[in-house]
Amino acid sequence: MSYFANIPAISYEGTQSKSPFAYRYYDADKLVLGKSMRDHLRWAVCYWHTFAWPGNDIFGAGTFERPWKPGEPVTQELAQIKLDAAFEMFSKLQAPFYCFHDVDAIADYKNIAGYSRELDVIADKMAAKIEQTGVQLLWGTANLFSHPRYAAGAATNPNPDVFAWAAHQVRSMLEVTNRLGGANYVLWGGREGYDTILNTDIGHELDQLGRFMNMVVEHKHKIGFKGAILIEPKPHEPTKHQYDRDTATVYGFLKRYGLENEVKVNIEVNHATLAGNSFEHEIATANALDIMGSIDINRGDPQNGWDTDQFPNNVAETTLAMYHLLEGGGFDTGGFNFDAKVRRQSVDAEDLIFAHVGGVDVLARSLLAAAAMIEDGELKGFVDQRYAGWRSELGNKVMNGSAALDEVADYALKSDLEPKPISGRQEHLENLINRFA
Ligand code: XUL
Ligand code: CO
Repeated sequence: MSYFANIPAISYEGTQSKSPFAYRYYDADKLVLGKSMRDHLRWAVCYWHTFAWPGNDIFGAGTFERPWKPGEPVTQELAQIKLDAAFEMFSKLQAPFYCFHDVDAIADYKNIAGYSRELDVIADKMAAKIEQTGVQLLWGTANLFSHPRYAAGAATNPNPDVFAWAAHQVRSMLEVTNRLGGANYVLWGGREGYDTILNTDIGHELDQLGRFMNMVVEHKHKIGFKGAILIEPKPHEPTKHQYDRDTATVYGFLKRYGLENEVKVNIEVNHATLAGNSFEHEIATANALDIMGSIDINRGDPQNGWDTDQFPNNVAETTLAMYHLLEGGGFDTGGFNFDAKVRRQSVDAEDLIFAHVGGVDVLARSLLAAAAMIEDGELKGFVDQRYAGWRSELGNKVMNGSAALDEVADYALKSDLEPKPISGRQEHLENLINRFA
């Protein structure tokens, strides 16, 4: 019997439904601002938290009893059971996409050649599943942080042999992602950072990472991968200082290494908040810098300071982020990946389903609210009006570079300028959001 045999297929039943096995807001074909909910959200289930994590924490062992035995040595047989369960669940949820790391899905390997063999085995099986179910790959990635060889980083390791292992893994997974028709390839610098400056040469490590990313981009073009390459920012955890701290930091890195037109960001909510940023700040910054790629949707816990990866459950919080996503034109190749895990006590198959159903409905509700805000137009109108002065002769001359500092300063002096503060209307605008979310 399959692990999800008792779970019915989940479909849209509307807000009157009291069934926990139904979408109350996510109506995949419903048009919102001229595009279906499915195409706006492009949501994905992640393989790692849902199928590979055993439910352990730093004080306790795994709590999840699944037929594929997460946390135990992975044979090809167990990898197959896991793959079957994963695609069964994706299909029951009507998930359009999934995401995975190489090691989430493959059987254990002994050496570098064994790694390649196991990856090939699973890639062929996944290709068949994609074909059978129509569930697509939103992104693939290589895990460059769990194995002990990566304790001091992958591309930023002081040992170039570790860099070479990482190159092999990324080349393999980039090629598998391409073969599976993946829409993106993600690099999260899990240990690309350092624990103590006492043993670290930051400049050297950044140059190593810059070379690595350039090699990845060159290889993408060599094999003809059409998807986007995405860096996923995170400020710390597992290392104390991570180089991909947040979107603005990643942009500086991309500029320095000539990659700003090649690489975008995969923004994760709980990483943004760990960096002391809001989720919407990260999206608006990525829009402004033209590097908005994709989103790992989850949430942290405001009372503690680590990456709890909980499923989103607060519509008001996600609405403003959704508004900025839509204002920036929405997703191109990206989507919402549920990089989220159920709590350790949520041990049943049902719990995995409730988590995703709730998360998808939160996204659907915030999409409806954000679309209503856009149709209403008051917020955008206010912001446009706030910058209207920049459309004057002075504003234009400053912005197009035709005025020097002297000219602008003399203008202030001659005109005896005395600008007064103008209300930013924050409280009014907060009330406005509460009308929709
Ligand atoms: C870790 C994290 C990763 C990446 C992929 O915090 O978010 O799961 O999304 O490596
Ligand atoms: Co993530």
